[in-house]
Amino acid sequence: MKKWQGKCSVVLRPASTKEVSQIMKHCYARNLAVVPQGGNTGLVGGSIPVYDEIVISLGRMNAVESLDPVQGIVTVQAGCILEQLTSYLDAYDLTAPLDLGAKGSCMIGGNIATNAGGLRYVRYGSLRGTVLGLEVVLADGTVLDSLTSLRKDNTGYDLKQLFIGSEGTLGVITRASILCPRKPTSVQVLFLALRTYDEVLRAMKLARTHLQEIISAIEFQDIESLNLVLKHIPGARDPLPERSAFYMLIETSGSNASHDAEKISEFLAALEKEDLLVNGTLAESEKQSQELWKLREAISESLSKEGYVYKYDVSLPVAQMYNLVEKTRMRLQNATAHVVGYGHLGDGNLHLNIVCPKADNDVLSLLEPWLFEQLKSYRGSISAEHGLGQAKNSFIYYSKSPESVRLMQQLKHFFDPKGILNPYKVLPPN
Ligand code: S2G
Ligand code: ZN
Repeated sequence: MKKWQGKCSVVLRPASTKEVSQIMKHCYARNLAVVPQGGNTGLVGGSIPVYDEIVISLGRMNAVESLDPVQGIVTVQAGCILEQLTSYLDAYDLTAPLDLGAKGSCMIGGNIATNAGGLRYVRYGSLRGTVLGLEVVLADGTVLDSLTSLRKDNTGYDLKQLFIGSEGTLGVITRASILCPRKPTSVQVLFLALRTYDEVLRAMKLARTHLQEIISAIEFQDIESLNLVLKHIPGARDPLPERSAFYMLIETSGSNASHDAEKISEFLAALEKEDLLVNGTLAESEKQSQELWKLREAISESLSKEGYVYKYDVSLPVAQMYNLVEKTRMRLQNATAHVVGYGHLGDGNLHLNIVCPKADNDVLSLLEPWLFEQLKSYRGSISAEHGLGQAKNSFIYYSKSPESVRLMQQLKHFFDPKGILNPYKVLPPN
């Protein structure tokens, strides 16, 4: 993101939970602050020291430890790269319950610590449901073994939920047990062009009617974001003969190709009947599927190549999502800025990104806190999936009540009384 830089002088690379525990015991005794770090692919500075905190890199703890092939439950160390976990599971006709553009470098421990959402959330839901157990090293080095592999366990408080999405501020996640879905045998990718955002919403409604249980992704992007991908990503090409204001990528993942093809043709007929089949393409090969996905997944990278990015990963009512993009574009009409809107339509998660030639304080002061106030008016979230880190923690009150934040601070003090776990992140400065 070219936004944050720490001044740490020590990076520790433990090879085991025992070593993480010894490190935390040592740091706790000496009040030394630490930053747990996985793939360092976060977007809110959550894994980057603010001052000279010691980095604990989990990268060496990257083993897939065991798999129950009957239930599809894998036990994995925190430093395992998501793409490596996915390819391990592939051999057992299983897949990971999440997929992210950063899959080649993000690590499962960091995905869990940030409760990452990603591209398949609409199908597999949150990690809060698919993570069955965690092993966590607490601030004083205590190893919390909550590494059960049970679908159901109603014996007391579900402690693992506190660490999912805690961004390394309550403990260091060292291992996880995860429920992995069967690998779909029939995957179809549709790339549709639509003329208005209202048409996008109508197309999503028809997709939900005709494709229902086989939907595995409902993504959208505007022409502005597609143009940046075509400009910056070598080999990226527009699969359709002419441009359109909006695009949707709809993916289905099923177990029977002929059944899925039938559902898709009914969906396309329904689109045509409502004059929504402006243009589109259905991938006819794995290669073409990947090319279509690239048009969506590479937006982030192309934004960074275009310039300095102000990123807003927000949740708000789906019907209002693009209205917020247009209001932002209007507000910045005299600034030198590209305003793009894309995201996980199926989850009501908009990625509103503003890119300028370089950091621009005039643009920032037009955006913040105005944008957060807009979200508060929708009772939306100022951070849908990327977390708060050090980028958004000061704005938490736009999405959480003072009572909620106070309880979080009490919880933080209980788990980390010396404030050594990823300080200055998630919670607002006192
Ligand atoms: C996405 C990736 C990060 C970004 O593309 O879904 O979560 O740049 C994002 O917004
Ligand atoms: Zn996203």
